[in-house]
Formats: sequence, structure tokens, C-alpha cells
Amino acid sequence: MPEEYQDDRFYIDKINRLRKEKKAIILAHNYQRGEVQDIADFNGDSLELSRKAAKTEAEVIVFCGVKFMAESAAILSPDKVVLIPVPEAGCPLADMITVEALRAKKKEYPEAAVICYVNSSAEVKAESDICCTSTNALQVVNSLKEERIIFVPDENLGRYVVTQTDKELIFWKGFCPTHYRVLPEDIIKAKERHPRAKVVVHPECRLDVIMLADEVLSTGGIVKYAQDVGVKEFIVGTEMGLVYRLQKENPRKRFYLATEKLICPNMKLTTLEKVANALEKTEHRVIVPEEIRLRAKQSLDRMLQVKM
Ligand code: CIZ
Repeated sequence: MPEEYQDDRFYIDKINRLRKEKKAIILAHNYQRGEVQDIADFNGDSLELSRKAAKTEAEVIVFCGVKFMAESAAILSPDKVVLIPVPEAGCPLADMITVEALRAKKKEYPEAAVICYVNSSAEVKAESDICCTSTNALQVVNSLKEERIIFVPDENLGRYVVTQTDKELIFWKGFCPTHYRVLPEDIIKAKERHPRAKVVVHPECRLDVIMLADEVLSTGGIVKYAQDVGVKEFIVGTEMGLVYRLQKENPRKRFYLATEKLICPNMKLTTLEKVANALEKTEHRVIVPEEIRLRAKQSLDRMLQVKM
């Protein structure tokens, strides 16, 4: 057996023993490494996983993803121990806004409501009126009585949403560096290579890329679409981890990553070894201060009430 598989086996056995001992559950985001997805109890997008976290009987939740995602789980489940295997795994998009800068923007537009994309810190969620995800951004925008909305921090998602609503959106200059690397020519070349494939992209992509897609969906939306539609080939414009899940769950279909540039270095920091360490030492607990947690939870709860 090759050495790396022997190492994997060692950590998989250790994780399986520790998760029982510690009454833990392991949640892995759709962008995680394949081997981390494989040992998880659940895979999903950040909101699906946070909802699982809130419902579980487990005492310890190991959240394999980036910091804002583990924070969302801690916001919704204050009575549980939420661990992040790699505390440095951040999200550059979430880091493109600070509470101070958001407060200044709110002063400029005092009549506007504030929507924050789930890719944001607990502090920014606490300072916003309501959250949204890439699945429900349009419905959240349309649910508000205000005509003017400060939409933070993802400009691409905001620009996509505004093509489908009469509301006025004030954009923030934030973007996901991984999705931003996909260019229209990447999609055109992928289509030339796979002319029968449907193009599905994430709304964090640039608008000129979105315009070339057949479907624009969140990772959860892409998973469902790939299962439901009678198509056999797909060009996928989001982080490569999702292609692993799609191929595993749909072995008779073919999934092509739109470009090899679609790799998020932060998502790839979590390894089996780090998961085993977090479980063994119960380390890297995510704690959101109660005053921030309560206000951030209001923004998440308000979003969860929006009809889809
Ligand atoms: O909310 C998430 O999990 C993100 C960042 C993307 C998606 O579409 O799943």
C-alpha cells in the first residue's frame, strides 16, 4: 500500500475512535479535500451544516471549513463545543470588510437596510439587519421593505442579484479571490472541449462569467441540480472540492472543473491529521462573545424566516 494511504488509514482509524469517545460529529464543507469529505458525518454548504450542528445530539462539533462557517455553527449552537481543526483557515472575502467600515457606510446611507452575505465575520453579521446565502440572496433582498440596500461584502453576488430585482443595491468592493480567477475565456475553452456539457457556476464568479452559464447556483443548488437533471456532463465553475462530491454521488455522470485555478488554499488547509488532532486535544474551540452572538443570531434567524 502506498505510504500516503497508510497515513490516511492511521488517521481515519484514530478519528473514528475519537469521534465515538468524544461524542463528536464531523461536518465538512463542500470545498474540503476529498479525504476529509469522506470521513465527515455530513457534507454541505455552510448553512446546511450550521443547521445540522444546531440539531445534533453530539456534544462536540468538528467543523471542517473556514472560520466564518464554524462561527455560524457556534452562533446557532451556543451550548455545543464547536472546533475548527485549522484556526488560521480564514476567508479573504469575509476579511474584505470590517465593522468600522460598515458603520461608516451605514452613516452615509442611514435609510438603507444592510444585508450581509454569510461569508462574513460574526461582528459584521451582528452589525447587519439580515444575512443571506448564495441560495436565497434574491429572496432576502425582495423580502425587505427598504428600497435601498447596502449589500456586503461580495460585489459579484450583489451585481448578479440586482439583475433580477427592482431594489437599489449599494455594493461593497469585496470578492472571492478563487472565484474571481475564472475568466470568460476559461468557460469558452471548457465549452469547446465539452460541447454537450451544461455550464453551472457559483454566483461569486464575475458577472461576465455568470452570463456564459446555463445555471447559477450555490454549492447546495449544484448538488441538487446535478442529481435531478437528465444531463450527463457538467462544466463546474466553483471550488474543486465540489467536483469531488459531485463525481462521487453521480458516478454515471461527468463533471469537469471549469479551470484548474478553482482551488481555495484556505479550504485545503484542513487535513485528516488536523482533524484527528482537534478531536484528540479538543482544540481550537470557536467562541463568539455573547453580545455579538445574540445580534448575529438575529440576522441569521431573520434570514431563516424568509420564504423560498
Ligand atoms: O455558504 C457557503 O457554504 C458558501 C460559501 C458557498 C456555497 O454556495 O455553498
